Amino acid sequence: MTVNIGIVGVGGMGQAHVARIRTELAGGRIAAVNDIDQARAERVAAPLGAAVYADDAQLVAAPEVDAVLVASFGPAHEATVTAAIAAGKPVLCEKPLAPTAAGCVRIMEAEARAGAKVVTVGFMRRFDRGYNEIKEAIAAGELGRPLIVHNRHRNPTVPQSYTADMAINDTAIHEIDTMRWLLGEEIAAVRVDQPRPTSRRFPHLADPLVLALVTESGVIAYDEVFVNIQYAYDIRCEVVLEAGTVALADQSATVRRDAAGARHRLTADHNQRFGQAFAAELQAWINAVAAGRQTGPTAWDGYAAAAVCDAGLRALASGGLEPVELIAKPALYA
Ligand code: ISE
Repeated sequence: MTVNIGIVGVGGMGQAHVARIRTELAGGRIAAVNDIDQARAERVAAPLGAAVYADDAQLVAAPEVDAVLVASFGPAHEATVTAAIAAGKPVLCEKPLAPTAAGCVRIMEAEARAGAKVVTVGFMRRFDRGYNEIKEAIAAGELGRPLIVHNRHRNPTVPQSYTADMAINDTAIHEIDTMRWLLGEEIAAVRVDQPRPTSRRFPHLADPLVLALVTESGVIAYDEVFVNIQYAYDIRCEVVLEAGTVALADQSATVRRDAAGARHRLTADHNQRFGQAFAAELQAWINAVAAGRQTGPTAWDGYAAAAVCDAGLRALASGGLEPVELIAKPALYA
Protein backbone atom coordinates (compact mmCIF):
# COMPACT_ATOMS: atom_id res chain seq x y z
CA MET A 1 0.00 0.00 0.00
CA THR A 2 1.24 3.50 -0.82
CA VAL A 3 0.40 6.08 1.84
CA ASN A 4 -0.92 9.25 0.20
CA ILE A 5 0.35 12.14 2.29
CA GLY A 6 -1.03 15.67 2.42
CA ILE A 7 1.57 18.15 3.60
CA VAL A 8 0.72 21.43 5.32
CA GLY A 9 3.63 23.89 5.25
CA VAL A 10 6.36 23.64 2.63
CA GLY A 11 8.99 26.05 3.93
CA GLY A 12 12.48 24.72 4.65
CA MET A 13 11.37 21.86 6.93
CA GLY A 14 8.42 20.82 4.75
CA GLN A 15 10.51 20.82 1.58
CA ALA A 16 13.20 18.70 3.27
CA HIS A 17 10.47 16.16 4.18
CA VAL A 18 9.11 16.22 0.62
CA ALA A 19 12.60 15.50 -0.75
CA ARG A 20 13.09 12.62 1.69
CA ILE A 21 9.75 11.04 0.85
CA ARG A 22 10.48 11.36 -2.85
CA THR A 23 14.08 10.14 -2.95
CA GLU A 24 15.02 8.25 0.22
CA LEU A 25 11.97 6.58 1.71
CA ALA A 26 9.61 3.80 0.66
CA GLY A 27 5.85 3.45 0.80
CA GLY A 28 4.72 7.08 0.75
CA ARG A 29 4.00 9.81 -1.79
CA ILE A 30 2.97 13.45 -1.52
CA ALA A 31 -0.58 13.63 -2.85
CA ALA A 32 -1.55 17.14 -1.72
CA VAL A 33 0.14 20.37 -0.65
CA ASN A 34 -1.00 23.41 1.31
CA ASP A 35 1.00 26.48 2.33
CA ILE A 36 0.12 30.03 3.39
CA ASP A 37 2.14 31.03 0.32
CA GLN A 38 0.02 29.61 -2.51
CA ALA A 39 2.72 30.18 -5.15
CA ARG A 40 5.20 28.19 -3.06
CA ALA A 41 2.66 25.37 -2.64
CA GLU A 42 2.22 25.26 -6.41
CA ARG A 43 5.99 25.24 -7.03
CA VAL A 44 6.46 22.28 -4.67
CA ALA A 45 3.39 20.38 -5.90
CA ALA A 46 3.97 20.71 -9.66
CA PRO A 47 6.86 18.23 -10.13
CA LEU A 48 5.10 15.75 -7.83
CA GLY A 49 1.77 15.89 -9.66
CA ALA A 50 0.20 16.68 -6.26
CA ALA A 51 -3.02 18.62 -5.72
CA VAL A 52 -2.83 22.09 -4.17
CA TYR A 53 -5.35 23.17 -1.53
CA ALA A 54 -5.81 26.80 -0.54
CA ASP A 55 -6.60 25.87 3.05
CA ASP A 56 -5.44 23.18 5.43
CA ALA A 57 -8.96 22.00 6.35
CA GLN A 58 -9.70 21.24 2.69
CA LEU A 59 -6.44 19.31 2.38
CA VAL A 60 -7.23 17.25 5.51
CA ALA A 61 -10.72 16.44 4.18
CA ALA A 62 -9.55 15.60 0.65
CA PRO A 63 -10.46 11.99 -0.25
CA GLU A 64 -7.03 11.30 -1.79
CA VAL A 65 -5.25 12.18 1.48
CA ASP A 66 -4.66 9.17 3.80
CA ALA A 67 -2.41 10.93 6.32
CA VAL A 68 -1.29 14.47 7.13
CA LEU A 69 2.23 15.85 7.67
CA VAL A 70 2.29 19.23 9.43
CA ALA A 71 5.37 21.42 8.96
CA SER A 72 3.76 24.84 9.19
CA PHE A 73 4.36 27.61 11.75
CA GLY A 74 3.85 26.38 15.37
CA PRO A 75 0.79 28.55 16.17
CA ALA A 76 -1.01 27.03 13.15
CA HIS A 77 -0.51 23.40 14.25
CA GLU A 78 -3.48 23.01 16.59
CA ALA A 79 -6.13 23.75 13.94
CA THR A 80 -4.66 21.31 11.40
CA VAL A 81 -4.03 18.57 13.96
CA THR A 82 -7.56 18.75 15.44
CA ALA A 83 -9.03 18.67 11.91
CA ALA A 84 -7.00 15.49 11.20
CA ILE A 85 -8.16 13.91 14.47
CA ALA A 86 -11.80 14.69 13.62
CA ALA A 87 -11.31 13.14 10.17
CA GLY A 88 -9.67 10.05 11.74
CA LYS A 89 -6.49 10.60 9.69
CA PRO A 90 -3.00 9.89 11.13
CA VAL A 91 -1.01 13.10 11.55
CA LEU A 92 2.72 13.65 12.03
CA CYS A 93 3.15 17.15 13.46
CA GLU A 94 6.49 18.90 13.69
CA LYS A 95 7.32 20.29 17.11
CA PRO A 96 5.88 22.13 18.93
CA LEU A 97 2.60 20.20 18.87
CA ALA A 98 1.13 23.55 19.98
CA PRO A 99 2.98 26.55 21.43
CA THR A 100 1.35 26.20 24.88
CA ALA A 101 0.37 23.30 27.13
CA ALA A 102 -3.25 24.55 26.96
CA GLY A 103 -3.28 24.03 23.18
CA CYS A 104 -1.86 20.51 23.63
CA VAL A 105 -4.58 19.71 26.19
CA ARG A 106 -7.23 20.65 23.60
CA ILE A 107 -5.53 18.28 21.13
CA MET A 108 -5.55 15.45 23.71
CA GLU A 109 -9.24 16.15 24.41
CA ALA A 110 -9.94 15.83 20.67
CA GLU A 111 -8.13 12.46 20.62
CA ALA A 112 -10.08 11.34 23.68
CA ARG A 113 -13.36 12.23 21.92
CA ALA A 114 -12.23 10.32 18.83
CA GLY A 115 -11.17 7.42 21.09
CA ALA A 116 -7.94 6.76 19.19
CA LYS A 117 -4.36 7.97 19.05
CA VAL A 118 -3.64 9.35 15.59
CA VAL A 119 -1.06 12.03 16.51
CA THR A 120 2.71 11.60 16.28
CA VAL A 121 4.96 14.51 17.30
CA GLY A 122 8.12 15.10 15.26
CA PHE A 123 10.70 14.84 18.03
CA MET A 124 13.23 13.35 15.62
CA ARG A 125 16.11 13.03 18.08
CA ARG A 126 14.43 9.88 19.41
CA PHE A 127 15.48 8.32 16.09
CA ASP A 128 19.11 9.51 16.18
CA ARG A 129 21.61 6.65 16.45
CA GLY A 130 23.77 8.41 19.03
CA TYR A 131 20.92 9.20 21.41
CA ASN A 132 19.66 5.62 21.06
CA GLU A 133 23.08 4.26 22.05
CA ILE A 134 23.07 6.54 25.10
CA LYS A 135 19.60 5.26 26.02
CA GLU A 136 20.78 1.65 25.69
CA ALA A 137 23.84 2.38 27.84
CA ILE A 138 21.64 3.86 30.60
CA ALA A 139 19.22 0.93 30.40
CA ALA A 140 22.05 -1.64 30.61
CA GLY A 141 22.63 -0.37 34.16
CA GLU A 142 26.38 -1.19 34.34
CA LEU A 143 27.27 2.45 35.00
CA GLY A 144 24.66 2.92 37.71
CA ARG A 145 22.04 5.64 37.79
CA PRO A 146 22.21 8.84 35.73
CA LEU A 147 22.93 11.90 37.91
CA ILE A 148 23.67 14.86 35.63
CA VAL A 149 23.29 15.55 31.90
CA HIS A 150 25.25 18.25 30.06
CA ASN A 151 23.54 19.33 26.83
CA ARG A 152 24.69 21.95 24.34
CA HIS A 153 22.32 23.18 21.60
CA ARG A 154 24.17 25.58 19.35
CA ASN A 155 22.91 27.18 16.13
CA PRO A 156 25.28 29.24 13.98
CA THR A 157 22.77 32.11 13.71
CA VAL A 158 19.02 32.69 13.73
CA PRO A 159 16.88 34.99 11.56
CA GLN A 160 15.55 38.30 12.88
CA SER A 161 12.07 36.75 13.12
CA TYR A 162 13.33 34.45 15.93
CA THR A 163 11.77 35.70 19.18
CA ALA A 164 13.14 35.57 22.74
CA ASP A 165 10.64 32.84 23.73
CA MET A 166 11.75 30.60 20.86
CA ALA A 167 15.05 29.80 22.60
CA ILE A 168 12.89 27.74 24.93
CA ASN A 169 9.80 26.62 23.01
CA ASP A 170 11.40 26.13 19.61
CA THR A 171 15.05 25.25 20.41
CA ALA A 172 15.39 23.84 23.97
CA ILE A 173 12.17 21.86 23.42
CA HIS A 174 14.34 19.23 21.70
CA GLU A 175 16.43 18.60 24.83
CA ILE A 176 13.28 18.78 26.97
CA ASP A 177 11.75 15.90 25.02
CA THR A 178 15.04 14.01 24.71
CA MET A 179 15.65 14.19 28.48
CA ARG A 180 12.13 12.88 29.29
CA TRP A 181 12.67 10.01 26.85
CA LEU A 182 16.31 9.20 27.77
CA LEU A 183 15.73 9.33 31.52
CA GLY A 184 12.24 7.79 31.44
CA GLU A 185 10.72 10.33 33.83
CA GLU A 186 9.06 13.72 33.81
CA ILE A 187 10.79 17.05 34.38
CA ALA A 188 9.49 18.51 37.63
CA ALA A 189 11.05 22.01 37.69
CA VAL A 190 13.05 24.41 35.53
CA ARG A 191 15.47 27.28 36.14
CA VAL A 192 16.87 29.46 33.35
CA ASP A 193 20.17 31.32 33.86
CA GLN A 194 21.19 34.23 31.64
CA PRO A 195 24.97 34.61 31.25
CA ARG A 196 26.47 37.73 29.70
CA PRO A 197 24.89 37.91 26.24
CA THR A 198 26.96 37.64 23.09
CA SER A 199 27.19 40.95 21.23
CA ARG A 200 26.55 39.02 17.97
CA ARG A 201 22.81 38.80 18.40
CA PHE A 202 19.66 40.79 17.75
CA PRO A 203 19.07 43.07 20.78
CA HIS A 204 15.67 41.45 21.49
CA LEU A 205 17.35 38.10 22.33
CA ALA A 206 19.03 36.89 25.52
CA ASP A 207 21.65 34.58 24.07
CA PRO A 208 23.01 32.24 25.36
CA LEU A 209 20.72 30.79 28.03
CA VAL A 210 21.41 27.88 30.36
CA LEU A 211 18.42 25.79 31.44
CA ALA A 212 18.51 23.50 34.46
CA LEU A 213 15.86 20.80 34.04
CA VAL A 214 15.26 18.97 37.32
CA THR A 215 13.60 15.57 36.96
CA GLU A 216 11.19 13.87 39.38
CA SER A 217 14.05 11.73 40.80
CA GLY A 218 16.46 14.70 41.08
CA VAL A 219 18.63 14.30 37.97
CA ILE A 220 19.68 17.77 36.74
CA ALA A 221 19.94 18.13 32.97
CA TYR A 222 21.70 21.35 31.96
CA ASP A 223 21.06 22.76 28.51
CA GLU A 224 23.20 25.51 27.04
CA VAL A 225 21.10 27.10 24.29
CA PHE A 226 23.25 29.38 22.15
CA VAL A 227 21.64 30.29 18.84
CA ASN A 228 24.24 32.73 17.50
CA ILE A 229 27.45 30.81 18.09
CA GLN A 230 28.67 31.63 14.57
CA TYR A 231 30.72 28.52 13.82
CA ALA A 232 28.33 25.58 13.17
CA TYR A 233 25.26 23.59 14.25
CA ASP A 234 26.71 21.80 17.25
CA ILE A 235 24.69 19.40 19.40
CA ARG A 236 26.24 17.68 22.40
CA CYS A 237 24.95 15.48 25.15
CA GLU A 238 26.93 13.86 27.94
CA VAL A 239 25.22 11.78 30.61
CA VAL A 240 27.11 11.46 33.91
CA LEU A 241 26.29 8.21 35.73
CA GLU A 242 27.61 6.77 38.99
CA ALA A 243 30.50 4.87 37.40
CA GLY A 244 31.12 6.52 34.04
CA THR A 245 29.83 8.87 31.38
CA VAL A 246 28.26 8.36 27.94
CA ALA A 247 28.25 11.12 25.34
CA LEU A 248 27.34 11.76 21.71
CA ALA A 249 30.49 11.47 19.59
CA ASP A 250 31.51 14.07 17.05
CA GLN A 251 29.57 13.62 13.86
CA SER A 252 32.21 13.48 11.18
CA ALA A 253 33.35 10.12 9.79
CA THR A 254 36.81 11.48 9.01
CA VAL A 255 39.46 13.67 10.63
CA ARG A 256 41.54 15.99 8.45
CA ARG A 257 45.18 16.64 9.36
CA ASP A 258 47.20 19.35 7.66
CA ALA A 259 49.51 22.26 8.44
CA ALA A 260 46.63 24.02 10.24
CA GLY A 261 46.09 21.09 12.62
CA ALA A 262 43.72 18.12 12.97
CA ARG A 263 39.99 18.66 12.64
CA HIS A 264 36.70 17.03 11.73
CA ARG A 265 33.85 18.61 9.83
CA LEU A 266 30.87 20.04 11.71
CA THR A 267 27.30 20.19 10.41
CA ALA A 268 25.69 23.46 9.30
CA ASP A 269 22.05 22.93 10.32
CA HIS A 270 19.52 20.53 11.80
CA ASN A 271 18.66 18.91 8.47
CA GLN A 272 22.30 17.91 8.00
CA ARG A 273 22.95 16.92 11.60
CA PHE A 274 19.73 14.95 12.03
CA GLY A 275 19.25 13.76 8.43
CA GLN A 276 19.46 10.10 9.49
CA ALA A 277 17.00 10.70 12.36
CA PHE A 278 14.47 12.59 10.22
CA ALA A 279 14.54 9.82 7.61
CA ALA A 280 14.12 7.06 10.23
CA GLU A 281 11.29 8.97 11.92
CA LEU A 282 9.37 9.54 8.68
CA GLN A 283 9.89 5.97 7.48
CA ALA A 284 8.64 4.59 10.82
CA TRP A 285 5.56 6.83 10.55
CA ILE A 286 4.80 5.81 6.94
CA ASN A 287 5.15 2.12 7.92
CA ALA A 288 2.89 2.61 10.94
CA VAL A 289 0.22 4.43 8.90
CA ALA A 290 0.27 1.58 6.36
CA ALA A 291 -0.13 -0.92 9.22
CA GLY A 292 -2.94 1.13 10.83
CA ARG A 293 -1.16 1.93 14.12
CA GLN A 294 0.30 4.94 15.94
CA THR A 295 4.06 5.23 16.38
CA GLY A 296 6.57 7.57 18.02
CA PRO A 297 5.99 10.41 20.50
CA THR A 298 2.29 10.92 21.29
CA ALA A 299 0.18 14.01 21.98
CA TRP A 300 0.99 13.41 25.68
CA ASP A 301 4.71 13.79 24.87
CA GLY A 302 3.92 16.99 22.95
CA TYR A 303 1.90 18.21 25.95
CA ALA A 304 4.54 17.33 28.58
CA ALA A 305 7.26 19.12 26.58
CA ALA A 306 5.02 22.18 26.16
CA ALA A 307 4.29 22.23 29.92
CA VAL A 308 8.06 22.29 30.61
CA CYS A 309 8.43 25.13 28.06
CA ASP A 310 5.64 27.07 29.82
CA ALA A 311 7.53 26.67 33.13
CA GLY A 312 10.77 27.62 31.33
CA LEU A 313 9.23 30.89 30.14
CA ARG A 314 8.09 31.64 33.69
CA ALA A 315 11.60 30.81 34.94
CA LEU A 316 13.16 33.12 32.36
CA ALA A 317 11.03 35.96 33.74
CA SER A 318 11.42 35.13 37.46
CA GLY A 319 15.04 33.95 37.55
CA GLY A 320 13.95 31.24 40.02
CA LEU A 321 13.13 27.53 39.96
CA GLU A 322 9.63 27.09 38.53
CA PRO A 323 7.58 23.90 39.02
CA VAL A 324 6.17 22.10 35.98
CA GLU A 325 2.44 21.60 36.35
CA LEU A 326 1.17 18.49 34.57
CA ILE A 327 -2.43 17.28 34.41
CA ALA A 328 -3.08 13.61 35.23
CA LYS A 329 -2.14 11.43 32.26
CA PRO A 330 -5.31 10.62 30.27
CA ALA A 331 -6.09 6.88 29.99
CA LEU A 332 -5.46 6.91 26.22
CA TYR A 333 -1.73 7.46 26.85
CA ALA A 334 -1.29 5.12 29.85
C1 ISE B 1 14.49 24.79 14.79
O1 ISE B 1 13.10 24.96 14.73
C2 ISE B 1 14.82 23.38 15.10
O2 ISE B 1 13.98 22.54 15.29
C3 ISE B 1 16.25 23.10 15.24
O3 ISE B 1 16.50 21.75 15.54
C4 ISE B 1 16.83 23.99 16.32
O4 ISE B 1 18.21 23.76 16.40
C5 ISE B 1 16.56 25.44 16.03
O5 ISE B 1 17.05 26.24 17.08
C6 ISE B 1 15.06 25.67 15.88
O6 ISE B 1 14.80 27.02 15.58
